[in-house]
Amino acid sequence: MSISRRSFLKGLLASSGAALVGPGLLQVAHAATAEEAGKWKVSGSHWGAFRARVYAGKVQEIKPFNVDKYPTDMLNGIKGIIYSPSRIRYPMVRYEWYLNRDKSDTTKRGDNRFIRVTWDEAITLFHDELERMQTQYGPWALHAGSTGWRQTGQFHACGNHMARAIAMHGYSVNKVGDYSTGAGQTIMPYVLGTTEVYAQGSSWPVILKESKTIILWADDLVKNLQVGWNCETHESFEYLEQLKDKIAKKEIRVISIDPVVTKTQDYLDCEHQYINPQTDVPFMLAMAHTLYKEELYDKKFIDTYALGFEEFVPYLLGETKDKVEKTPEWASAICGIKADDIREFARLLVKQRTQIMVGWSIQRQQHGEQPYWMAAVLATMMGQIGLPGGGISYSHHYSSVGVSSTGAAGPGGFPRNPDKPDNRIHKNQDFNGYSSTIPVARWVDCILEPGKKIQANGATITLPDVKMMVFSGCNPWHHHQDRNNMKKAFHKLETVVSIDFTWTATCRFSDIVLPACTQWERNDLDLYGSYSARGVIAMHKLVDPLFQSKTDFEIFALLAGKFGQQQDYTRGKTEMQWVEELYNDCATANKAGFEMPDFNTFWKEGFVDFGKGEDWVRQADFREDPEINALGTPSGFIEIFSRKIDRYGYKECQGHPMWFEKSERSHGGPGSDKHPIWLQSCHPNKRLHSQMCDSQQFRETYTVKGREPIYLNAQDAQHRGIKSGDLVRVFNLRGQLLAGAVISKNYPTGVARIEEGAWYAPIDESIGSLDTYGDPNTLTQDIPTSELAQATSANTCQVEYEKFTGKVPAVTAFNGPNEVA
Ligand code: PGD
Ligand code: PGD
Ligand code: 6MO
Repeated sequence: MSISRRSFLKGLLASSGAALVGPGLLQVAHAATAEEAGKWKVSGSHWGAFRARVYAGKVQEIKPFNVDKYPTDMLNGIKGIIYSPSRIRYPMVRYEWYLNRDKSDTTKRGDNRFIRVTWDEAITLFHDELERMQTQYGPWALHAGSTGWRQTGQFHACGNHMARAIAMHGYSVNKVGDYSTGAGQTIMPYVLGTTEVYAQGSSWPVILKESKTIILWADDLVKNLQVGWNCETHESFEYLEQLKDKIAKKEIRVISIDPVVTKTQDYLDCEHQYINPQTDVPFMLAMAHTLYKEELYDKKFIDTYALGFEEFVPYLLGETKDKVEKTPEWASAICGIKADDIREFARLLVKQRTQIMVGWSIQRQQHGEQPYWMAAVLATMMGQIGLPGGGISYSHHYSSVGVSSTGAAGPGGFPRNPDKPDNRIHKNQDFNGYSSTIPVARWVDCILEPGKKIQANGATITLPDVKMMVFSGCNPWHHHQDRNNMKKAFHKLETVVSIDFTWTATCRFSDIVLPACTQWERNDLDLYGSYSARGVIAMHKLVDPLFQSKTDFEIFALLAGKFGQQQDYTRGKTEMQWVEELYNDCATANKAGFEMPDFNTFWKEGFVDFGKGEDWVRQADFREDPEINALGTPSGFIEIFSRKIDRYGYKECQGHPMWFEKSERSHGGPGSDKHPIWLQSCHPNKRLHSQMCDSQQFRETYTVKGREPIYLNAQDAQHRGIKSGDLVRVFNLRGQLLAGAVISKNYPTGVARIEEGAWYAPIDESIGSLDTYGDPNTLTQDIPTSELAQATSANTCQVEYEKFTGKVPAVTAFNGPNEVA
């Protein structure tokens, strides 16, 4: 049903033999100077590669890697992660659970009272609980939830370690999709034939040469390209610099369609098209209406490359469904853009070569499938799909998409699955009538409503009765919506295990907590530049694992040892033997096109550079011959109307894109009378989600009175007697939090932002408890996008706020557990 980032990279691996670019391009990064050589070590991160100076057993200094010409200042937060006061030092068990196990008082989960245990005791307890699930219940009772941003490093990718060890013990509930693009990756295969969100986009040099207009639709490139799925190179910033230059020379027009003035808009000094939040579909529909009425759309392109326009047009004209004609006047009242401006915008789109780039946040809202589908329909009507500098992309803000791929293979990872499918201790695959796989964001529903049947992407899912959860490499008490609803669910869980290096709220709400080490306390290697496949980077261990922490490899090898499978789990190999093997396999896969030195040379130098790839135009092959190069849709053509989706008979995702009112919306929409402010929880400028929030000094560069900032419109704030620097209580019927006011001219009235990933810090474990730091998911709602994707709708969220005048509570997030002696 979905393509994970992992399988994208597998694809890269598979395609490498066929798509080699140019001759072997081996370059080794400038070797460190003789003086540095003994002291500086190369390593990597989602924020980029770097060299670290290590002495006296401590990381003293970090400087960007020489290939990275645009390093992010997040590198300054790395030391603070390693030496954070939030580090998990020892295996810990929730005190009440320690005493009473599965009969524990689960309403006390989250009271943060823990007792220290030995590694052996902790692993025994973990193993005993896995055993109990398999023998007392069955595979349906266990969900090992790893969906998230494990640190970089292919060998230590922690989700793989957890998945392999747990699978060697028995079966468990699985998941599909992810929180980033759940709606997008589900709808787009029906429309354009691939997820689009994880697809390589047209190369920047082509766009810079050919595009006359670029539309950034909810797309904050400058903020979001700081981070990459693999070790990031930041090469896209070179092109953004050139784009800025072309805007200044009036060679390219760039328009950002966003309620907020983004970092990208500020940087590029480009144009802004304000839009009311969550109303992109009416704007798009009205532009389609204009193109249709003024006969500006590309009929020939539609005839040749698309299906279903005839079914869509009657909806546009108000002849079917809601019987409302989608005129600019109709849209204007919803989206807040003047009707004439909508018409002008539509004409601009077809006047010259236009590249649309869509970000992901507009599909993390209720009915998030619709803006994605409708944007594709608009691009189809424009007729520029497959042309250099034209068409539509859903990924240019992500992991250096648009930097040409070298076509080289990246290193593979530690295997997720048992080597022999039947060497599980427990072979029971009977899910007791429950589904074995669920849409990723519906796990809380499983706990709260086991047995409930839901629709998902054409299938009926029966939610399993999950009793035990294991989390590694993800932080659900950051990434999931509606904390107080989660508390109710956690009251029903018997056992929760977390493996992390830092004491997140997920650890606080767990029963068994195991200390992993950070990526800088282990040896590894990673692809340098995710989509560009620029090279392979060595990740040298900088310091030994702190306190009693261990690598995930060691932790799950210990677990496998408890059921006699350690040798099979490790294949009898050490960390360094694995790293060397992954490197050698990568060298073999690249043999025909890329020369790679032997492992020892690579490890010493720290980097193999594959150079640069060739420019490329997305969907050009389809445009050239739509039959030979058919899309992956059921018909092979662009599907404006999907028979398959139509046949599912869903209410909130029908046969063609449509406008659906949201359950909550600002600017006069539902719920805005009592909670008038739309809370957007965009991705952080100075963090990767919740990662780095524990980096104390770095965090203090942006916090307000020790709290997460809330960005506010001046008029809204003034109306409530609030000024920058004040503490603010933000609330709705779901929860309440404290945050620090930052008034910014970039925010329009009715809009506020708290960046996702702020650590949840409740005063206590009770439902409704005030969050003292400012996690926006204290306020968001946990509803699916629709019956199609069942994805997160985090950005459909209305709140109110007021100046906080009570006794100011301390922030409870960052000091780890309260240890019971
Ligand atoms: P991270 O903060 O990256 O968030 O959610 P995700 O859970 O991925 O959490 C990763 C956790 O894994 C951290 O606690 C980290 O310490 C731990 N970890 C990292 N590496 C390792 C390792 O090697 N070993 C072990 N054992 N642990 C490790 C991200 C998710 O949040 C995403 S991708 C999106 S797009 C969503 N975005 C939003 C949003 O826009 N708005 C809201 N309100 N909510 C969101 N949630 C989603
Ligand atoms: P956001 O920052 O949430 O980014 O990428 P995504 O594109 O989802 O939102 C982008 C823009 O959408 C914002 O400017 C916001 O105002 C706008 N927007 C929100 N709602 C609407 C709307 O209704 N209409 C319109 N027109 N605009 C709207 C997220 C991607 O970033 C993901 S999923 C991950 S996992 C990575 N995470 C990070 C990260 O945590 N930190 C950084 N620095 N970079 C990242 N890159 C990746
Ligand atoms: Mo994401």
